[in-house]
Amino acid sequence: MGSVTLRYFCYGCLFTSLTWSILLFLYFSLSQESRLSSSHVPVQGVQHRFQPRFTRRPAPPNRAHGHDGRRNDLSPEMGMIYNEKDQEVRDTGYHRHAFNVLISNRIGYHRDLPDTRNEKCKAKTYPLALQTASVVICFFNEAFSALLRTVHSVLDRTPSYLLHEIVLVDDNSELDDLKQDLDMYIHTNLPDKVKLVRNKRREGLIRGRMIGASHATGEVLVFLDSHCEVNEAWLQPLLSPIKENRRTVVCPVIDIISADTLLYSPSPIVRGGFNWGLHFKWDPVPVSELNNPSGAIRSPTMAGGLFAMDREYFNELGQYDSGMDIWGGENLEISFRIWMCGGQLLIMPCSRVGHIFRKRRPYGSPGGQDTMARNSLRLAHVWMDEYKEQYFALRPELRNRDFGDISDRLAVRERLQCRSFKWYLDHVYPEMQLSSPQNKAQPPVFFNRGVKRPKVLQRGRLRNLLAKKCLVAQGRPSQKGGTVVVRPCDSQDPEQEWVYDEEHELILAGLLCLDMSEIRSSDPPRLMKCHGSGGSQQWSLGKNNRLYQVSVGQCLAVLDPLSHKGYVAMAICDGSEGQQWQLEA
Ligand code: LR7
Ligand code: MN
Repeated sequence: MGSVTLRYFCYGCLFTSLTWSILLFLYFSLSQESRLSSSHVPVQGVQHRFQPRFTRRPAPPNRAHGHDGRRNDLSPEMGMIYNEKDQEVRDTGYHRHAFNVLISNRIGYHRDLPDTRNEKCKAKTYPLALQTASVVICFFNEAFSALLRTVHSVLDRTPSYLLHEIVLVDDNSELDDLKQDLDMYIHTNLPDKVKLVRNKRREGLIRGRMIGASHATGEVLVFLDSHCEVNEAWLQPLLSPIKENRRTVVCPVIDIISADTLLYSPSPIVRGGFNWGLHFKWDPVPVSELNNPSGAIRSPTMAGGLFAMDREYFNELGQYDSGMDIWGGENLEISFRIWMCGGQLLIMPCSRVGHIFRKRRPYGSPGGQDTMARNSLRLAHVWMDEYKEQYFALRPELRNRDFGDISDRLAVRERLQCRSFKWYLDHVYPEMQLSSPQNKAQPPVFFNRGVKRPKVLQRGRLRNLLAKKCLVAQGRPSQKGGTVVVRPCDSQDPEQEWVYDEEHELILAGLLCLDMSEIRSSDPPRLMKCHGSGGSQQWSLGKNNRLYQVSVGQCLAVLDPLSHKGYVAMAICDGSEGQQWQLEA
């Protein structure tokens, strides 16, 4: 491709373009310099009003710096509270945004990131003639520094000729600094290709993205959440598979930016799935997907926030369901639609984008409704055929709940002559088990339990390698619905003994099974009666000492190893020590 473009070059133009390139290069390196220095040296005056609002402390001697003075590593001092103001920034930040805004402000709008790509990616070349991209970022009450870091990371790490524009959609935010301050910052500090659209009322992220897309004019739409940082050469691997086949929708690997420390760390390569509660989850990549030479991984679903799609194809495929409100469900809806209606969904491991993963959503919907349930109902009725019964088996209270008019979505399915949900399960997601709800109705395995118990594979205490404590019941191990915590290990205590059996269950003290709700997947795991049908009680123990929960696709982690409370929770698997457990006899 590159050579094709070059063939059209005339030599006369080459001289002129060389001169221009040198001039442009000088211009950009100078403006880059001044921008970098202004973000680090507090200067008084108008310009400074928009720089992160903090007074710099003297850098500790061991702080790591990038070659140009940008921090590429965060020291523990980043989170230090020096005065009441710091305390307030952190506290209101956690309250409003559910992450550490103090650190986010101190990092500022630019930083170096660890290059998390595999070595092979670094050597890869992409065609020069790729499509132009419109990056669409929708936000509601986002932290100013996180939003600006998202925008600048795109400007800093995207070849300018590929970046057609950035379309910001303000979903009627309430926070003061997202009003004139933001207008002013964009006007004075950002290139014209950064545009801002303001919604007159709160639309939610689904209609918000549709609005953003309707203002976009680039060839490919790239959606991002408003608290992301794109990494080295992130865009080219997303564009090139679309160039080959325009019915391809492509996701990057979503690296993890910690909500508490803002540290950027690599994500393992996983792909998207879902459970019958219609929650998205991460699944291990099947071996069959690993030997693709282009590195692309076919993914049954996407997480939702970060993906690239041909703009015309987005329209052809029916955009989104505009009857869906605020948050939730649109990611599974578009994933099913892509696969069932003749497209494909890929994850490209060479494209890396960090996202701040937070433990709770800091906003609700204006009317306080559970929009995820309503949105999921809409998608179940449009796309899931008889398999929507699997959802209702878990959520019987939703069976007769109103979900609005879906006729235009059924018309999309008809117009595109889409395949059945059964086809999707058979061909795209054969790993999906029908067992849990089905077996709840007629639990054959469970009745057999008294007669023939599953074979015990391992037995002992479950010790966390970071906390150096063992997993036990918070109350009595016989208490149904009780949670688990880590406490000092005691090899004499039978209430600390876990059994891991061939059904992949974890049974505490011979009584109850460790269970993860498919309905409220943000809840911590609990001790429940063993049901013997996998899903919510299916754990995989082994590889890298992790305790992977199959139905939510996450790993068991200690929350704060130093706290005596010993809380644990499910988290995205990252291989860290806090997620490592050993079953010790
Ligand atoms: O009313 C709203 N209006 C908005 O503009 C509510 C939200 N938003 C914005 C918000 O500011 C943010 O930029 O929409 C974006 C997504 O909202 P988040 O960050 O609260 O969502 P999330 O990261 O918790 O949730 C994931 O699932 C959502 C389902 O609707 C969306 O698809 C999110 O984009 C998606 N995020 C990701 O895929 C990032 C990786 C997370 C994982 C796994
Ligand atoms: Mn998000």
